Amino acid sequence: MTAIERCLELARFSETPGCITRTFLSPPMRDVHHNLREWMEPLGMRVWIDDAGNLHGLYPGKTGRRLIIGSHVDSVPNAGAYDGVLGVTLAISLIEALKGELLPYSVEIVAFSEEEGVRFGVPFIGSRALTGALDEVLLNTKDKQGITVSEAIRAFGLDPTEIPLAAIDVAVTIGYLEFHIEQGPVLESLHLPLGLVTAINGQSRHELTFQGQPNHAGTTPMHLRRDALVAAADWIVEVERTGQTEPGLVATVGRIAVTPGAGNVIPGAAYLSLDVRHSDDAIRVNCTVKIIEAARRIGQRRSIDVSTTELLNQPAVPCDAVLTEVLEASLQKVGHPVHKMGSGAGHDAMIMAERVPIAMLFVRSPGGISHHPDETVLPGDVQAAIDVGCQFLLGLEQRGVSGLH
Ligand code: HGY
Ligand code: MN
Ligand code: MN
Repeated sequence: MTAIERCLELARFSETPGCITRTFLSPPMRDVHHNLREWMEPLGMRVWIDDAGNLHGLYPGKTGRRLIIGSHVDSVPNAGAYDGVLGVTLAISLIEALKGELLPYSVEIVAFSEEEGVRFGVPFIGSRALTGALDEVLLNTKDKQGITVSEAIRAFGLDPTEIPLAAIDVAVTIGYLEFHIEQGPVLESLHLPLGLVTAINGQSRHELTFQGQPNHAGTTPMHLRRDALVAAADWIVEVERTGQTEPGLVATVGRIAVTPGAGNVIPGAAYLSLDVRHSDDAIRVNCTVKIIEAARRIGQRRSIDVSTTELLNQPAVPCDAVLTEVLEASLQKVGHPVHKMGSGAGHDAMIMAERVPIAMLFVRSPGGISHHPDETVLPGDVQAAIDVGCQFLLGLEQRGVSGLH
């Protein structure tokens, strides 16, 4: 099977019939694990699942040093088939391409259980387990049904008290490589199959609540209302306006919920998400502060109580210079132009970077679309990424990088 065929096979496993939705440790994740194990074990890989639900496959090498290659296998609601998943199936293709040859180091493929942050609002649960950052606060975070991360882990048959065993051994880890679709229009606009990632933008995620007064839509005069949804609408436009003030800044309200949600009741409460990103942390944080202040100002003007919860303040992360140089040389060896670019999307690599050197290679996104069923890749581009990946595996040794630590 090709890497693309494997993505399409895994796309069949969803918690929502008719579209691809796979959140943290939902039942279809068992099917994903079953298939990944079926594809990895015949290649001589030892496969296990850690207590954060990450699936690992270890391809042995001549020494105990290891290169980790991974990405996530959870998805956003109504997702495409390639976001995250391609990084795992492409890694399996790389091991297949070795045809049993042993490298001077082991290769560990990791399929992270959760990167998107859909179920619990907080992303990177899987990769945080590997970096030792899956703390009690996160384990006690509740989903919309009031189930905590710990309870979700137990319900899947795993043991949250064993999560510390999932932490990587930094002393033997050469680094972390992630292949990922670009999820944007740049490579397509440049007619390039691959992009060399130099850094990953930082991101802020918040939840906001606008609390007004529910009341009868027919009897309450307009000047006597405390309409939470109108205040939220005021603010959403302000989010967009602030997002347009800085080149490279993006600010998004992706989710809104209103209660009580009846057409003849003035909305009493509105619950909104906020996602702000930029390559410069100071710009990102300042704009986030401005946007939150705007919510408070609008609340005061409209007698609406506004409360906010910070879910994520993730700094921007540069890719490791040495690993990125090896990846650049691999691109050149295979004969592809080197286009260096930042990543607007977040990735597990930004969490792994807290403990080990990271490198990322982007694969072109035709139509520049992602987080949508129309997300796709071109077979030639995926093959190009595999060819570059094979060169990278050999290049590590030639550059003496695999002797790190
Ligand atoms: O939201 C992101 O940047 C990624 O898709 N998790
Ligand atoms: Mn995504
Ligand atoms: Mn992703």
